[in-house]
Amino acid sequence: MSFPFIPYQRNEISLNQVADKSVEFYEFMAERRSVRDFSNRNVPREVIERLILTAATAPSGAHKQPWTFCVVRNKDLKTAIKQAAEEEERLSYDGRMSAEWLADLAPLGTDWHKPFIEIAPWVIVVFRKAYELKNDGSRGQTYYSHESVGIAVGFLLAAIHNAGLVALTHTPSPMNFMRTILNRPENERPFVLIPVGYPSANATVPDIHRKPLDQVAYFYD
Ligand code: IYR
Repeated sequence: MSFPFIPYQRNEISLNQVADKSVEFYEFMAERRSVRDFSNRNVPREVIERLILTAATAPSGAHKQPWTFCVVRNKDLKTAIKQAAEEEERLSYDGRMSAEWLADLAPLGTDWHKPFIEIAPWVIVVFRKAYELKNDGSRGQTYYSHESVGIAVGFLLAAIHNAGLVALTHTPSPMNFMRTILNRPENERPFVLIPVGYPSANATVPDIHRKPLDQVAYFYD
């Protein structure tokens, strides 16, 4: 079986416009911040649906699209997720994380409390399909699923920022409780948990900066 191939059609733009767009998008993305202080202000479900559609435009190994986005607004489920996440996080902060790890996090002021899970109007839980589970119960392979889902999460964070909302990339660890709470099939592995909403009126972010180009890129011209 092979897909029919169709022309790739995109309007060509001048190099000046290319340069302008690259500056514009860089400056826009440079304003994105991980935010931990959420408002409980509602965001319509249709908005979240489009953000997820955007995430799901990501490339994936053999186009298997090995992701599931579970979107939680239900209050009881959010409470259950918060409780389970805090239980794991408390164990991590109180002994499972190395001294170096705790020292690296100390300036960011994180701890095991995760109130944002209940406060944010939506919590998107991203699952990675380790393999496909077909209707007849048989399995199919996925490929480069970590890379694929990572890219999709990047698209999602960009879409959230573009929509004027904020998000936090939260990785309670271990995170297998998410499969139980959300009743997901055995082929799905929790990847990341992303509260989404408006920032609270008094939200703060650490005054941190990104590495300059010459520390992150090497050109072999
Ligand atoms: N998962 C924990 C700890 C944590 C780890 C890293 I690396 C961070 O950049 C931030 C937090 C938590 O969510 O608190």
